[in-house]
Amino acid sequence: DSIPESNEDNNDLEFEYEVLESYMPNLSFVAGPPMFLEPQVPAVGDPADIVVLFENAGHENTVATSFQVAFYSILQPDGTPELLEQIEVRSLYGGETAQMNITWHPDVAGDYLLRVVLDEGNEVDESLEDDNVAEMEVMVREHTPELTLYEAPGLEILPRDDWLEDVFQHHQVELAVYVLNMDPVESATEVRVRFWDQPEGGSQVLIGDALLPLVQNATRSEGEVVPAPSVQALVVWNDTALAGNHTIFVEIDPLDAIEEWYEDDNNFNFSLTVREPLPDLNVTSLVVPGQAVYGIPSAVEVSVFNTGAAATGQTEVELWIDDTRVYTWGLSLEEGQQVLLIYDYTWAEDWPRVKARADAS
Ligand SMILES: [Ca+2]
Ligand SMILES: [Ca+2]
Ligand SMILES: [Ca+2]
Ligand SMILES: [Ca+2]
Repeated sequence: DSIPESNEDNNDLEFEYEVLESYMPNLSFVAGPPMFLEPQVPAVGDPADIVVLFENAGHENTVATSFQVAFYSILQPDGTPELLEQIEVRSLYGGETAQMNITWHPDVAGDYLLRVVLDEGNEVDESLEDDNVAEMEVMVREHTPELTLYEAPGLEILPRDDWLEDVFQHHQVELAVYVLNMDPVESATEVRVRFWDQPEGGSQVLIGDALLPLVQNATRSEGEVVPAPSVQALVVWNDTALAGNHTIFVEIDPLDAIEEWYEDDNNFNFSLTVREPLPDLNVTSLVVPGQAVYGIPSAVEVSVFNTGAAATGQTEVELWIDDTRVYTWGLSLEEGQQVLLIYDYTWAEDWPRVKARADAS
């Protein structure tokens, strides 16, 4: 000590350095979020998968053997840790990653802390013992009805005129969709379904609301949610809609009178075309009742049906036998009108070909 110093106490620095007997394993969680919950916000009683990713971050020559991984749930703010499951891992070598998942069935709604402990009971000597716990805050919600559309049938078009199969101008139709409740616990009552029409290039026009008294909750079967039969929502439409392309908007619970967890799967739209009304003549049957006998008259019966959306006006139906037109009926049919035409013919052919042609001209 030849130099006088103002502070003689800070000249030495020493620390203990531990040389390990050998490389040690270190169980720890992977970087990035090491825990997941699926679904992210389960409802009470729903199965929820807790997934955790961990590793042996020690040297590749190390192995952690026969250690326990424990899963806990802790109801906030001051619940006690409840062991959900404890799983043994036989071995995990340095550099190896492992994934583990368990299914949790929370039975109380609220905020929870989920905790995973690696090497519970400390059976493995590790180079780091204080990085063995991961935690995650989650929420468990109460059940609410979960309304949505049964998409497979789409928008059903039910013409009021039973001979029509499509939407024609000046012809009323019923529009129908089918509503489901995917929640396995809560039924929904007084479910409003609103329909709008938007003609191409025009603005939205309210068609009307359907009110469904009850949309029954789903059930659970072998872990799957099985919806109850869907409920039809029906409105009458098309007194004034113009021919052309239309978009039909359907809103389930448009006033949000029913609280749901997924509010963003309630709106749907469909395209349809309102067609110009035209007649559509169909020869629906051509019958010779009884036996046709050579030289003897018998009736030839022709059914004609206007399956279109307008009257035919004056038109003709021809009866042909082989290559000869033997008779012509003049008639006019209202839309949806069907007539039976009868002609007595005396057979002068062995194998006649009988044909009826509507609106041949
Ligand atoms: Ca560790
Ligand atoms: Ca340990
Ligand atoms: Ca919904
Ligand atoms: Ca709602």
